[in-house]
Amino acid sequence: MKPLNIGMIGYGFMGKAHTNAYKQANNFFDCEYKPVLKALCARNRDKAEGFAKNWGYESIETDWRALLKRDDIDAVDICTPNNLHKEIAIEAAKAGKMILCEKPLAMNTAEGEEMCEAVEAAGVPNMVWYNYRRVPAVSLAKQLIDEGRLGKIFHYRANFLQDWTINADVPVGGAATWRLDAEAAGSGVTGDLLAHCIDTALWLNGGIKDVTAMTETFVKERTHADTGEKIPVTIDDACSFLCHFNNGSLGLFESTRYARGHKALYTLEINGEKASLRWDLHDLHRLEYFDHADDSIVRGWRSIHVSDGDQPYMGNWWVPGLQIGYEHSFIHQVADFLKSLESDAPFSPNFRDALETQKVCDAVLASAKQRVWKDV
Ligand code: 4PW
Repeated sequence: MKPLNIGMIGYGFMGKAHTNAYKQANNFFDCEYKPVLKALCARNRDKAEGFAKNWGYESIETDWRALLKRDDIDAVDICTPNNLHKEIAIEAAKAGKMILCEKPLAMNTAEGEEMCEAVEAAGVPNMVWYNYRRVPAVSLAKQLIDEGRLGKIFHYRANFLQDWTINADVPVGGAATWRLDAEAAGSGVTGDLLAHCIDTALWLNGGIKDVTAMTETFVKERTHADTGEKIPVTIDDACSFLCHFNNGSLGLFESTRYARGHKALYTLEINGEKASLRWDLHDLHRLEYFDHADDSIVRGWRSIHVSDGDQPYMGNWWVPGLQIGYEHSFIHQVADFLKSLESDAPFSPNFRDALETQKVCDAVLASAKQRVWKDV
């Protein structure tokens, strides 16, 4: 096996999800390359050391520029708040490193374009962690659509609902709540949650032509986690939008952190001329499927338990009937990335793919602000 030396920047929730995937991918998937946890980089030395020890990184750095100078690092994983993605990615590309970047790609389209130019000029393999594409049931949805089983698509509907910011005491900023800080995150639910829905939608149903959106910020002022000051909240707490896809279908998307009772409910439903399908992250190994061609006396929604070896990714796991979960979507993403290095085939979603999602996010935010339809 060829080692692929990883330098991870950041150690939050996503740092764990990605590191876990690096550790497990080769145990279940046959890949020529094998990730090696070479260095963990974070500003806080104690935290970096603690994370590195717990997860098995060989060394630490407290300055990402020092990490990029190291000859023993092949690939850089950017798990920082969004406002650092651009600078790190551009410098990493110049240093000839492969880049695995957390979503969303950037703070906005202009930044994303610079990042695409940088990785393309440097010719370095790159990917963005839109992991839900690699949930087996979602991959199966893609297969069914591509096989033409749904026929012409009429409707695409997606929601991503959470409730963790309803309490007005949740602070802004700091390591845990930077997602509420527009300076660090760029946007609220649009870049954090809808970006996932948009990435999956572009993959399953093709490009989006135009959008009309509304956003709301329910809690207008919060305390800053570091300074203790009360500051205005400028991110979108909730966002809904309508769109036209290039294939003529209509899209309806909603995301919020104010849906009491929902922790991370990502659902999607697609209605075609011949069939429909729907998927729910809380029941992620199932794909609901309705086929109008079924004999009318037994016609109805069937619930496919995606655990059989014939289904995407499942042949690598347990025996039929035994399901897998959230962490596996990251493991699949790592395995596919490693395989793409063997074949020299571009990995998807890469920076260019993620830029398309970024463009939709920007159009959504502009539409909500200006109260008009926006072309993407
Ligand atoms: O990327 C997203 C996160 O920011 C995740 O997929 C889910 O929503 C879980 O946490 C947030």
